[in-house]
Amino acid sequence: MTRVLITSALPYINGIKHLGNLVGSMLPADVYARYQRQRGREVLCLCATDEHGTPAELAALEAGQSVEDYCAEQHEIQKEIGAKFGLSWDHWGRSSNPPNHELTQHFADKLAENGFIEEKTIAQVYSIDDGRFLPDRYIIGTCPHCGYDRARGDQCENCTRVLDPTDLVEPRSAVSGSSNLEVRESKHLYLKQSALVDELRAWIDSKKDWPPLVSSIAYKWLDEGLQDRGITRDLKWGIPVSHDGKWPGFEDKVFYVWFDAPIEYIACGKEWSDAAPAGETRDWKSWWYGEAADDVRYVQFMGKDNVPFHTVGFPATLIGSREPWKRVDVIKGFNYLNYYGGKYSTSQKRGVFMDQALDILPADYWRYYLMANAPEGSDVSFTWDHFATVVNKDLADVLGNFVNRILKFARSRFDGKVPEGGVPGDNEAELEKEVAVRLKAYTEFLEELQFRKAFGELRAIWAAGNEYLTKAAPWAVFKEDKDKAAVGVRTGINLIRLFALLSAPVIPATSDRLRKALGIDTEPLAWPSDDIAAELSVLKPGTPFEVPDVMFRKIEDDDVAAWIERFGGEPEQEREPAT
Ligand code: B3M
Ligand code: ZN
Repeated sequence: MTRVLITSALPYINGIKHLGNLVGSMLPADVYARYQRQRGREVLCLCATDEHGTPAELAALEAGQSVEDYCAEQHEIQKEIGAKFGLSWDHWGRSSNPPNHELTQHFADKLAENGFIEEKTIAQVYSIDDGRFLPDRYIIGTCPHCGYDRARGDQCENCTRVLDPTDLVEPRSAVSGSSNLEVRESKHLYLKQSALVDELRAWIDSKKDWPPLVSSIAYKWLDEGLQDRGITRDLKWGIPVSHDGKWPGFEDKVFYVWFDAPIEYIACGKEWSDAAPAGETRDWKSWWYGEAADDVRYVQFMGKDNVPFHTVGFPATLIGSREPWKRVDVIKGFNYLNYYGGKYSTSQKRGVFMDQALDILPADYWRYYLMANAPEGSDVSFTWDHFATVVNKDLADVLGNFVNRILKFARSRFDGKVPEGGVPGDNEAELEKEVAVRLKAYTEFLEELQFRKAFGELRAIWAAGNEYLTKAAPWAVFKEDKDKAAVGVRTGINLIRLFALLSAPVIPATSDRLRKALGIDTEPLAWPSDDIAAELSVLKPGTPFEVPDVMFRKIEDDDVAAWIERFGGEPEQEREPAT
């Protein structure tokens, strides 16, 4: 397999995302995409704004804008912030764009042709005080399965079970809080997932390499008996159900956001093709359809609450189409990043949001911290103290100091050039051995999408460089043995080059600065070979370099105090609805 297709859960349009969203989807997808590109593989990394559904409508209402204008504006805002975070999408699409309309309607037609769509008249919740049907997530109440008292009508956040609003005990409107609700009848389309359950199970059974978090959620769903799912809603904003003379009587309805949003992964590929600059051909279908896509490995990234829709919901759409659409190979699911033990929340503006984070410190501080502490095995709590400790130790002390220490010394004693003289000895051999072992582990962990372990190895490689320098101590031997000092400095500068290459997936801006300082800012970036001795002698004697400014600033106690003051250090009392 040479091609790697990467998507991350599509962020909702309703506002800038918080660090919990970032670490569970877009950031790991970017890290993995950068790593794969460095390995020389052909990568297509797609993301888009998820623009339909009530959250978009209500957010536009609140902003006093039409939903079209609101979405267009927020799409650009998220694009800009993504770029500032270094998210290297090949295309940043919109689920409201024409390709997704076409494809979503196409899938609905195919599913109907194959007998997987059923029309049902259902009872729906209408809020008398709000004067509207209440979409699922705007009805809240007590989860019938786990008793959580702020479960939404589409899904319980606490136990991840998918719900219907009428399942909720003591339901109320999330718009107004009113419990003055009544049930009215309305006609809807249902996807007969129950008829696809055997095929879904066989497919999931074949995925032996899925992380336990993901397969356990998938099986939990299947084992509980798969319900047919309503795929239409009484809303104005969305992808129209009636089209080309099909589905008469559904003129006032649109497809459910969770039906069209995953289809946007594919439609985003088409947008990417359509956006090809003159002279470049892009064949989206070869990534997505039939035998042409056999050499594609498809990896999806998402938070655990999105896993059911990707292990069962979306695959049911693809399987039921009876067309050879590419299905996901590996799903990397994440637990939650909490803020001081409480949930991050867009609607409650609790926690740190991407724009605020960049106000405080450059992207790489966050990228490293979040990936090295990714919520893989369990939920993880963000605290400012922990953030400060990690940044100060790993980035400022271990990586940053190494770079400045060696380059400053080399500038003052060796004329701003990689020194010549001397031959490598035991210290260098020992260093090479350790780096070789760790590089192998680092690469394997990245391949396996085990990010905490991977970045633990990267940190250990930086630390091995520091230990080497302490032993080689060029500043101590300079007077008696200039050749020996030259070997230490030359190896040290080559280590900076190696660090720059190995760190590029996670801290790309830092990697750029390092490579520029060493005069090696050539693209595309390569991944180092396992011949560490060779890697550590790429920069030859006489190569000029520059000393960059301090790489990472230390976070002081005063900073931590100010940030706690600004963002709050304790989880607030839960309010609703949490999104
Ligand atoms: N927008 C939910 C979320 O951001 C949703 C993901 C869609 S993925 C197709 O959590
Ligand atoms: Zn529950």
